[in-house]
Amino acid sequence: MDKLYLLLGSNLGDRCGYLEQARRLISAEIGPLTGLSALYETEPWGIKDQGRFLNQVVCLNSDAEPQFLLGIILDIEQRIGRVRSGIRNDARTIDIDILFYGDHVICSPELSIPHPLLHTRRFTMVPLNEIAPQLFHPVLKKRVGELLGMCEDPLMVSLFTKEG
Ligand code: PH2
Ligand code: MG
Ligand code: MG
Repeated sequence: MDKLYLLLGSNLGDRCGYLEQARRLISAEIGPLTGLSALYETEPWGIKDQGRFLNQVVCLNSDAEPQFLLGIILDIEQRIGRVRSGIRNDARTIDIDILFYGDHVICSPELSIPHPLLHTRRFTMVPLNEIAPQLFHPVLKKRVGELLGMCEDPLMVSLFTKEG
């Protein structure tokens, strides 16, 4: 079994509801969640002119092949109503990204693990650091807490309590 860390994100429609559906489908189809961060409201990274995101990091154990996991995740995104506009970083009902999968290091056109931008984005590092500050990045050879300390992303990340 390897520990799988996923980032959930939504900035369109019922953001809380989409994250909840994602947690439910991930638990049912990959495995029960063993850890989850709080929800964070985060300024959009990339395209600025869009709504704020809710982001959350969850973790669970799996022994599935990484490519197979990616297939399940893309299928879950689609069932929750993700429509891909073809525009990179466009607004989305749900995005599920693989951050880490044990010590797997994969760099293929469809899948990169660890996620190649994770350490450059506070919207990922803040929730990840909440649940796994000691997690070791197998490529950068640093712990999550240390990587967050070095992260220069200025965009706002704040604890989220309630919609409305
Ligand atoms: N995801 C992106 C692009 N920009 N910004 C925030 N704050 N949160 C995200 O999850 C996010 C983003 C691409 O997937
Ligand atoms: Mg993403
Ligand atoms: Mg994605």
